[in-house]
Amino acid sequence: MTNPKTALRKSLFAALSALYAREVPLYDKLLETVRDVNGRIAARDPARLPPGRTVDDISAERHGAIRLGKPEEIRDMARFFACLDMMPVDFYNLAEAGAKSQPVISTAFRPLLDADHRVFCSLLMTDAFAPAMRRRVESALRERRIFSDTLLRLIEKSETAGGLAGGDAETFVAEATALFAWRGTARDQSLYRALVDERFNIAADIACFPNPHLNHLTPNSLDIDELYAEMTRRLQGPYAHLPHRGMKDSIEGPPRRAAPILLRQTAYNALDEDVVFTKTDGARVEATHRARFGEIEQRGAAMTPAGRRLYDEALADAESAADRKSAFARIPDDFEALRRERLAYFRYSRAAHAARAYVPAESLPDALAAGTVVAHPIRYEDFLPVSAAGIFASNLGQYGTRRETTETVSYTKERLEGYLETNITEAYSLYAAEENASLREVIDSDGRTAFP
Ligand code: OOG
Ligand code: NI
Repeated sequence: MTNPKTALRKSLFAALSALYAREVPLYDKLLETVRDVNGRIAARDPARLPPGRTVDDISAERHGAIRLGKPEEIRDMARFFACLDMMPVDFYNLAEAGAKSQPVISTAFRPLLDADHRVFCSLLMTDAFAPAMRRRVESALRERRIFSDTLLRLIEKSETAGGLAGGDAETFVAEATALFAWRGTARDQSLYRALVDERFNIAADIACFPNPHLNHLTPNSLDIDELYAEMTRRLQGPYAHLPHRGMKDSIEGPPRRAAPILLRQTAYNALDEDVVFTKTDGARVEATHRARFGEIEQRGAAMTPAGRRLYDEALADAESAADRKSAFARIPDDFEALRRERLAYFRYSRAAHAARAYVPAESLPDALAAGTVVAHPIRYEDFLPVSAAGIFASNLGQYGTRRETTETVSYTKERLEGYLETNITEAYSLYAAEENASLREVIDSDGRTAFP
């Protein structure tokens, strides 16, 4: 039987996807295109599908992004996601992400095993603002309650009962959908304007709104370049009559490779949405807000710390180097080389035809060469801080923010764990555990590998 938390997660993400398709122009078309392109790629090359997953599974995967304003919100958000078996993994300090930095720190909630859905969750750091602005932002957020009483009660119930079922699960999905919905209302337009004028669009998107609206809900693509080309073509053809501002002109992350690594992302540009502000004197004014958009992603192999170091060096060089491609050439573009040089994580398994017999561990390379043991790259299930900063920047139409305070606070993982009231798991430990567990399946306790 499926774990009730897994079932709840799948139904919530299906509901959120339907919600976002109702709310954001073109999103349903993006999903249609994703499904068509994934189907086409899998038919041509079934090996592109991660083991055990179908085109339907892949096309239903999502990552969402939300932004929170105060520590108690992220604490309760951690409790909320635990009801869905989604735990905080990795710490992202967007305040130190180079030219596109934002005054937020983040984590991603995701299942620790067999990740399907994820939510990138950011917390505004109000101490990045000068004292007067900080007071205004904090006071706008002070009374905000994003969780309904019903939802809080269900979270408690899940915590004591170990999950929710039946009517409780249905109510949870309905309340959680409302939690992330776009309500079209905002308050304190003068604060909104002051923040945007100071290029703190991110803070305006948080502090002036009643709830953490989803700001994207990204489907998973098996080939982002092919999807990008198809979406661009449809925007000029069958979707041309729909309102849109075109696709973003670049793809975040590593360049296209024969052996995809980490994460590549791009998006169609955010559209203006109507919003009604209630001013501090109670007057209502109509305005527009631009934050939500359709992102797409493609996931490649998870890199080891050594592999990731190479990626980060390439990224740093690519900022100045005219030729991005040469900066990334230091990362071998071949899975077998990545495996041999321990730059990426792999799941080892015995080939279907291989008998269960063991020989010394040193013969693992022979077993791989003979095809009796196969190594499949483990998919990267997390995010990249520089890409994330690029996503924030392009959809907020605002590239980077400066700190307004003079003292240098360095945000740490421990600080975010304090707010979350729980530990953040290191993604590396999850990938390494998966690789080691798979090796135990092909190497016996005497250090002998499966090799007929
Ligand atoms: C989150 C941006 C990060 C990603 O895919 O890297 C992100 C945001 O805009 O709130 O979702
Ligand atoms: Ni995203």
